[in-house]
Amino acid sequence: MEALRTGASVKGPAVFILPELPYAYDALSPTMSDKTLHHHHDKHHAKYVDTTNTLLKDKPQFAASTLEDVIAQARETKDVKLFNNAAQAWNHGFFWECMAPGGSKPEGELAAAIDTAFGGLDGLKSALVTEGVGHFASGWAWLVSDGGQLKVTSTHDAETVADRDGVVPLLVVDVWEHAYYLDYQQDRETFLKGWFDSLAHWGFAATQFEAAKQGGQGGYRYPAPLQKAA
Ligand code: MN3
Repeated sequence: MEALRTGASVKGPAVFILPELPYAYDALSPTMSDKTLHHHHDKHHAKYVDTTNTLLKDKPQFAASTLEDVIAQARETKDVKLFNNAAQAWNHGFFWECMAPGGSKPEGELAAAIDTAFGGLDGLKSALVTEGVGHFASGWAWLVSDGGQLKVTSTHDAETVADRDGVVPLLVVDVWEHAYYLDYQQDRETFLKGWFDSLAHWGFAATQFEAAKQGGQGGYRYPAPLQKAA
């Protein structure tokens, strides 16, 4: 089954779309090539969305659930396959928003919070790169607000912070090999440094930081499931 794009109409339980990238496939080059983005978005992310939708066909209790609800309930009921695919769909949707072409710098209250927590942007870069490089095998390196405090952390495989109480992610970078292997082979450190300097979307991080102050309200949500056809 092809991952659904916006505008489709379907029958049955919650069906999630593959969101379009918020920039052109070649917009992040050379730090992230269009080849990597096509492969990563059109194949990897699409597969997680497709598998989530396939698994939900047999789970009518999830009808009209948000992806955030699916993740939380799959975790609670120890539905590992559904959790892994739903969380990966969410993590990738969030990850695309965390990048923008051209590079930027944090400003205002976010910049001040980074100074407080990390001694400045260089300190944050060092913490995030160290976390990502030191993370064994596949996973995600995050900048989060945890109870109002900025922290760097990482999660294994599909593990996500999407449903963690009191935690609002500001940025994430994918450290699965498929995120960088075509462009950097095994050199995760060069990928992470380039990502931080050239791709990190501080405007998006600022909106998440603002949401964190409102208990997460107004923060990123995965696109809502498509409405059931009448
Ligand atoms: Mn990935």
